[in-house]
Amino acid sequence: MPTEKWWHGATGYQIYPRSFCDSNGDGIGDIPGIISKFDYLADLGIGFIWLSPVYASPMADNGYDIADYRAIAPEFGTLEDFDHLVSEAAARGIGIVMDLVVNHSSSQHRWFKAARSSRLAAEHDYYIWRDPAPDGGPPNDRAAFFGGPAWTYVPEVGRYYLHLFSPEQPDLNWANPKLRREIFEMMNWWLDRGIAGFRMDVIDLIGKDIDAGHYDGGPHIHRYLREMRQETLAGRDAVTVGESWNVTLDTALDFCGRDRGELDMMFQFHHVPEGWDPVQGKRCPKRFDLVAFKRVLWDWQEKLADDGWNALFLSNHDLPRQVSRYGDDGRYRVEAAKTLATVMHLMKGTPFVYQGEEIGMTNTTFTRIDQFRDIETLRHYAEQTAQGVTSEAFLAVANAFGRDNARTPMQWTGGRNAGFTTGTPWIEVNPSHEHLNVASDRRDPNGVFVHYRRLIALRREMPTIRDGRYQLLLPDHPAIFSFARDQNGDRWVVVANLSSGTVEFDARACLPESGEVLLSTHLGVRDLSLQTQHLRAYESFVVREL
Ligand code: ISL
Ligand code: CA
Repeated sequence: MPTEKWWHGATGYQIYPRSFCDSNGDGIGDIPGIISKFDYLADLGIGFIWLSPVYASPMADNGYDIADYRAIAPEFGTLEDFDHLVSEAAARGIGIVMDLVVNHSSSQHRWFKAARSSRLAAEHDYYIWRDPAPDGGPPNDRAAFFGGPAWTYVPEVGRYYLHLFSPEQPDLNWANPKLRREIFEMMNWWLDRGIAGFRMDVIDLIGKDIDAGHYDGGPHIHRYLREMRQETLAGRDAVTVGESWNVTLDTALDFCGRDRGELDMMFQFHHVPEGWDPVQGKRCPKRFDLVAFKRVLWDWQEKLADDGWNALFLSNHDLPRQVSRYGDDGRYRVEAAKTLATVMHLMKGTPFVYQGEEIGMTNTTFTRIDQFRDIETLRHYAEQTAQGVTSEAFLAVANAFGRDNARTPMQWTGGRNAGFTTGTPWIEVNPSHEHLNVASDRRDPNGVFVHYRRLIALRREMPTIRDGRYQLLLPDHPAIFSFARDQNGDRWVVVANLSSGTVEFDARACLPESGEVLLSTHLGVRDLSLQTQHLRAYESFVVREL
C-alpha cells in the first residue's frame, strides 16, 4: 500500500492572478482579490491553490518572466498581502502552491543585467552563452517556442544568449552550482513562509546539455532534481508537480517514482491531442478522438497504478477552455462541462481545476489582433502574417486554441465586467458572462458548480475514489467513456456519453447487477435493471455496486 499523502485526497485549483479578481479597480486581478474569494473556494472544497506567478516581473509573459524571485509584483500586492494569503488559506485548510519558473528568468533580473554587461561578471555564467557562427549569425538555427530564433546577440559581450521562449526570457545555466544554490535558497525562503509546495514550469528543460544536442531533459535532469529535493523539500510535507511536454510513459517513473527523491507528480500532455499547425507555426490541437484519448489516459493510469501519481487535468492557462475543446459550448454546455468533470475527477490521481472551469467557462471570440494579449499569439501573428498567412486565417486558429481563451476574466456576475473589476479589464471579458457566471450557476442545483463540489467531496470522502484500481470498460466505444474503480470489494462505475447524440449500451457490458446511482448529470431516476440503457447528449452517471 502506498503511503498516504495529504494531496492524494485533495483537489487543486489553479488561479491565474491577473484574471481572477481585481480589488482596486486598476483592471488587473490581485492578491487581495483572491483573498476576497476564499469562502467561495472553501465552499468548492479544494485542498490547495496552484498560484500562477505573482513575483516581480515586467510581465512580458504575464509573470513567467521573473525579475525578482523574492518580491511580489506591485500590481498583485505586497509580501504582506502574500503572507496574509497563506494564513487566510491555511485557516480554511487550503495550501498555496507557488509556480517555480526557473528554466529562465526575466531579462530584467539583476543577474541578467550583470551577465550581459561583461563576460567577467560573476553572473555571466548564470546564463547560456555561445560565440557567433563564423558568419556572425547565431550559433545554430534553433527556433524559440514563441517564434524567431532561440538566440539573441549582446554586443557588450560579443556573444549570443539562449532563450527557448522569448528574448525577454533568457535560459538559466543549471550546470553552474552557484546558480543552483541561489535557486535552492530562494525555494527555502518561500517554503519557510508556509507555502504548500511548487508547480515547476517546464522543469525538464533545466536538464539541457546543448553541446550534446539536448534542449530538454538531457542527462542532468535527475541529478538536479534530486539535489533540489535534498536541499529544499526533504523533510517537509510539501507537494511538487513538474510540468513537462517531453515526459513519456517510459520516463514518467524516473521523475515521480516514490523512491526517486525527485517529484511527486507530473503534468504530462499526451492526452491533450496536438499536431503541428503550419498557420500558427506551433503545436495545435488535432481533432478530438475519444478512443485514442481513453487509451492514453488508461496507459497513464496503469503506469502509475502502484508507483508515482497522476496529475489529472484538461485545462490550464495555456490551453483552450475544456468545454469548448472536448465538449460542446453551445446547446449542451452545462451537460458537457459536468460530464468532462466526472470522467477526470473519478480517475486515480490529483485533479486540477482551472479557474472558471467549475462554472463551465468557454472560449471567447476576438475579431482583431489588438484584442489579444498573449505574447505567444502576438509573436506568432507577426511572424506568420509576414510570411503571407492572412490575418483572418490566423485569428480563426487563435480563437480556437490561443492561450487568451483561458485568460479572459473570471465571470463572477452577469453585471458590468462580469464583476471582475470596477475599472477597465486588462483583457476583454467574454460576452457570455451575461448568462454564464458564478452568481447564477452556483445557486442552480443542477448547475456545473454544484456538480464539481460533489466530485471534489467524493475524492475527499471515498477511499476507493482516492486509491481504487482503475479499469477501462468499453475501450473501443466511439462515444462512451466508461471505467470502474475497485478497492477491497467496493466498486464504482462511471458511464459517460461524450457525444451530442443519444447512445445506447448493454448494461451487462459495464454496470453491476445491483447498484445505487450516486451522481449524475441529469435529474430523474435511472432503472438499472433494464438491459438496454440509454444516455442522452453528454449524459453521465456514477454507480456504486451494492
Ligand atoms: O503554451 C503553450 C502552447 O500554446 C506551451 O507550449 C507552453 O509554452 C508550454 O506549456 C510551457 O508553458 C509554461 O512555460 C512558459 C509559459 O509561457 C507558460 O505559461 C507556462 O505554463 C514559459 O515560462
Ligand atoms: Ca488590481
